[in-house]
Amino acid sequence: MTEQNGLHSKSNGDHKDEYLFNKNQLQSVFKEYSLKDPKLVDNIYDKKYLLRPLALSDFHHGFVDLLRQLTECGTITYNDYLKRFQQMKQCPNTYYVLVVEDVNSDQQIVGTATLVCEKKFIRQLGVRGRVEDVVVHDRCRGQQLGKLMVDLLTQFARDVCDCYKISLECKDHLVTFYQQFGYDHEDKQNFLCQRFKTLSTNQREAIE
Ligand code: 16G
Repeated sequence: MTEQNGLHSKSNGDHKDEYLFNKNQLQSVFKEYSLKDPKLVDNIYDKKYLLRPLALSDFHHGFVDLLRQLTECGTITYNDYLKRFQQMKQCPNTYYVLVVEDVNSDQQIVGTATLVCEKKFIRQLGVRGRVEDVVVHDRCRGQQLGKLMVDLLTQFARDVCDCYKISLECKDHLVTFYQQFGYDHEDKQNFLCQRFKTLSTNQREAIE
């Protein structure tokens, strides 16, 4: 495995891992981002963390446990994970699960954020983006990993996926965090929700 600008790249096929989406798709936005905020990128990627698409092997490096810091995940075996991974992969240009790997800590997954691109008939066959499941490991908060992931995915949705809009749901205390990336309440719009299953009261803390 080699490292290029903080993004993983395969070294001549000696790495058998499988990614959810093509990591080359991230290169252009990552490069642009490095120009926009070189300090953040340098700090974060100083051989400490790697940003890349979700890989099959991430199951063994704490991906699901990380998601448990966001909400309930239930019992997930490797086979369950594999099946869902394959289902997502079979929907091209739809599921972009980003992860941050802690290189110095047995490749532990310490951050994740997902962009889901929903194809529509409206808006001239438009695509709507949704940011989902943003979580940074509690031991790695305060290092702007959440900021980097959300900013990159937002830019990726606009420039690569050609989304006509992007939205997310979050708790009240995170509204200001997301506003810095351009998200805001829309006039006379509401987020309505109906729950079909009871969840525990797992609360997420600040993700910055
Ligand atoms: C937050 C997440 C959402 C996630 C939900 C899980 C972001 C921006 N929002 O709203 O993506 O699915 O929490 O909570 O990360 P739930 O299990 O109660 O639906």
